[in-house]
Amino acid sequence: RTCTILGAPVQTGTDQPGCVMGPAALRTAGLPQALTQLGWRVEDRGDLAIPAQTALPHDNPALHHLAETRAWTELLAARAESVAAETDLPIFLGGDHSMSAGTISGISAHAARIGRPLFVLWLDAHPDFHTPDTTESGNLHGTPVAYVTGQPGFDAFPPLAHALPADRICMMGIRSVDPAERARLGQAGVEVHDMRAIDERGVLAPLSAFLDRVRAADGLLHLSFDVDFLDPAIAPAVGTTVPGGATFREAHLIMEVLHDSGLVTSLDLVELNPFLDERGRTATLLTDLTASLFGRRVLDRPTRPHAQP
Ligand code: DIR
Ligand code: MN
Ligand code: MN
Repeated sequence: RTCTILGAPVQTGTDQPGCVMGPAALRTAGLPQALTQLGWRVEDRGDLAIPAQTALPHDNPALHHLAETRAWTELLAARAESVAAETDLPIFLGGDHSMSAGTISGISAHAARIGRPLFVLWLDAHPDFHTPDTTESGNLHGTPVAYVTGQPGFDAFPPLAHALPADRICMMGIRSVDPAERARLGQAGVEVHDMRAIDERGVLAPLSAFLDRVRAADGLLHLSFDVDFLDPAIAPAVGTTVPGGATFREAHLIMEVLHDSGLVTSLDLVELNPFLDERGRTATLLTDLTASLFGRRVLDRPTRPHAQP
């Protein structure tokens, strides 16, 4: 099995610099080597880059770097669509979360071409369901889910050929939702498991139910992993920490169960800001979590209740 790594040093979707260093920090933490040791053939294609842009005007005065984010979306959509056809599991190393507008729309196009439905597991403190009109921060990393599901308000973005139905997205870890996102998120029909739901039910029940849906539909599954899904006590290197996030074991369990399911077909690792890290601990944790997703385990398990039949 081959996984292909594409670096996307995007930081124009946020107002805090540092995500540009994300791909380098994940390579420094040994992510490619960890996957090689697990028996994967790893192909690292290095980092993508966009040319200099001229500013695009917009009615929302808070908005910044619209032209750069539009260009990243276009580039990543094209690359994600083509790499998905060439490898078993592409990994997009971010970069801030605005990059998922490109990766998911590109994977959507690939899924449409091969005639399989795409599902997305969104692990994040935030639903990222703003539009360029509603964002108060002006940070476009708060908008990719609205873009990929085809919400109105993205005229300045590349036209979306294949919108992802909102009910094929499962969000976990949500604990910071802005007023403009809240109403529209409910209307759109996204499956949202906020931290209260996880406190009450744990991560396993909602995850297993979602994976059953993906398997029954013979779907592709894209995992979009925002560092701020994790509790800031274990993952400080992110610009928008929110207290009360997923624990070390909740996060590893999700990755282990995802591995056993065999369903994940693409991955974003986003929002790592190595400038805010403590001796690389967040980059190392992300690498270890990815290793769990790719099959690292403490013991061979006699039974694999979540495995494909
Ligand atoms: C906030 C933060 N909702 C915004 N979003 C983040 O700026 O729109 N998403 N950090 O992951
Ligand atoms: Mn996010
Ligand atoms: Mn977030």
